[in-house]
Amino acid sequence: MKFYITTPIYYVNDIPHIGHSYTTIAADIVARWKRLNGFDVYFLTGTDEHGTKIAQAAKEKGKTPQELVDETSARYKEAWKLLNITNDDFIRTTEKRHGHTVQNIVQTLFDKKLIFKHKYEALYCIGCEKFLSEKDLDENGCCPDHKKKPALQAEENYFFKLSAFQDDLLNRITNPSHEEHLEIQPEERRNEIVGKLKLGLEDISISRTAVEWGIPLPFDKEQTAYVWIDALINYVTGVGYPDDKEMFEKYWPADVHLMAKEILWFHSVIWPSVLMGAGLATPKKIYSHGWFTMNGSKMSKTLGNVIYPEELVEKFGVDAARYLAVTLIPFGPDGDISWTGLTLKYNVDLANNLGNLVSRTIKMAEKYFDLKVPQCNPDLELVKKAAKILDEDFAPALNDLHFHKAAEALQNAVTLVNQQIENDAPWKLAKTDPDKLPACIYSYLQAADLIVMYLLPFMPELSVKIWNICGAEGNIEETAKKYFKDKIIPEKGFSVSGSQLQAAQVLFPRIQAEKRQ
Ligand code: ME8
Repeated sequence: MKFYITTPIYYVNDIPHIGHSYTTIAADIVARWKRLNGFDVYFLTGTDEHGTKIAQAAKEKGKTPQELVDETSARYKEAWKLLNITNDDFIRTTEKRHGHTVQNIVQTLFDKKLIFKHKYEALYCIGCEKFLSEKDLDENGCCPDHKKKPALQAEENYFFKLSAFQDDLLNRITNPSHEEHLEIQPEERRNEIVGKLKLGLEDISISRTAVEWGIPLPFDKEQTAYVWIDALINYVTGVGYPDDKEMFEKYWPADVHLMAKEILWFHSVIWPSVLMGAGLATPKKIYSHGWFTMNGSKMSKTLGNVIYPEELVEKFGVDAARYLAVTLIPFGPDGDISWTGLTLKYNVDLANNLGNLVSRTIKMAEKYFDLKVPQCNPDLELVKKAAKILDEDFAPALNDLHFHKAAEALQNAVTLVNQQIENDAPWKLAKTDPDKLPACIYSYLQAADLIVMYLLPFMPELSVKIWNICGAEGNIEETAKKYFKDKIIPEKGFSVSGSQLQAAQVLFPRIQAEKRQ
C-alpha cells in the first residue's frame, strides 16, 4: 500500500526555524512510522521560491532573486539533513519540471473555460501573498499578521472560476461516504472551513502582470502565475505529473497534506478546486496544526525569540530535538513553548525516565551477569504488558497524528518498566533471592527492546543505539517491521540469553535549566 505525505513548501525569504522544523519533523515521523508498517511511502518537502515577497526580500538583501532562492533553499536542505529527515524528494518551484507542470495545469483549466480575464481592484498583502478585504484588516487598516497596510492593486488578470466548485467541494468534505471524501483535521478547523464554504465562493485571480519573478502563463506570456497557484501545484509535480504517469498513478492522491492553520484555506478549498477543474483526484486528508508562540509572544526576529534547529540540536542532540519539538504541545491547537519547557521535558521524559531505565538495567546486568543477557526461562510478562500499552495507545495515536499522545503512551510503557524495577528491587533480590534475578533483568531488557522499536520514528539513531546496548538480535528496523505486522513477541524475546550487552553510557545527560527562557 502506498502513502504520500507532504509538508508545505517553505518561503525562502526566511531561514528554517522551529516552526518549519515542527511540521517537517512531524511529517518525517509519520513517514518513518508508515514505512515500518509496510507502506510504500513517498514524502515530499521543498521550497516556495517565486512571487513578490521573495523578489522583495532579494532586493533588500542586495541579491538577485536567483541568488537568494539558491542560498536559502540550500539552508532548508541542510536543516533537514541535520534533523535526519527522510524526504524522498525536495522540490523547488524554480525548477524546470515544476514550471512545466504549472503551465500544463493552467492550460488545462484555460482550455476547459475555467479561466477568464477580468479587471479588478483590491488590497494585497505581500506578507500573506493574498488579497485581503476591508474586514480582514485590524483597526489601523493593517494586515493583522504582518502589521503592514496592504497595497491597492489594480490589474487585468486571469481569474479561476472557484465558485463553480462550491457544491462539489462541500459534498466531498461533509460526506464521508463520497468516493473522494476529503477529510480535514482537526474537527474545529474543518467546521470553520465548512461554515465559510457555505457562505459561497468568489472567483480568484490566478495571475499577475506586475510580478516578473514567476512562471509565465502559457496562453499569455505577459502574465505570471499567482504564487499560491504555482506553490500548490508542487504536490503533483513532486509525483511526476504530467509526464511520469506511472509514478503519478502510484502515489496520487496525497494521503496527507500537513501544514499550520494559516494556510488551511488554500489547501482545503483552492487546491482541491484546481484539481477538480483539471480533472485530477483530490487529496484524502488535510491536517492543519496550530502555531507556536514563545513565552506567550509570536516568534519574531525583532523580538529575538526565534528558535532555530541548529540551536535545538546543539542543546539536546538530534534525536531528542526531534522528540521534543513534536511532543511539547498537542498537535492541532496553538501552544506556547520555551527553553525552560523544552529542558524540563527533556529531563523528565528522556534523562529521568527512558535514560534511567536503560542505564540501570545495563548496570545491573554488568554487575550480576558479566554484561550478558542472563540465562533463564524467558519471562515475557512485562514485555507483554508494555506491548498492550503501545499497541492500544501508541499506534492509534500516531496513526491519527497525535504525536503528543503517542509520546505519552511511550512514556507510560517506560514508567511501567521502571516501576517494575522498583517493585522487584533487584539489588535486594541479589542478596535475598538471587535465583529470581536473571528473569528480572532479562524481562527489563525485552521491554526496553520493544519500547525502542516504537521510539524509532521519533529517535532514529538513539533507538538503534539502545537496541544494540541491550544486545537485541538482528536489525531493529527489520524486527520492528515484522513485529508491527504480526505482533508476535519471539519466544526467547528480542535479546536472547547469553547475548553480549554494551557497557552503560550516558544516553541523555541531564541538562541544567538555563537562564534563557
Ligand atoms: O506559507 N508554528 O510558507 P511559510 C507552527 N510557502 N508552524 C509554523 C510556524 C509556527 N510559529 N511558523 C511556520 C508558506 N510554521 C507557503 C506554503 S504550500 C503549497 C506553500 C510552518 O514559509 C507551518 O507548517 O510561511 C506553516 O504552515 C508553514 O511553516 C508556513 O511556512
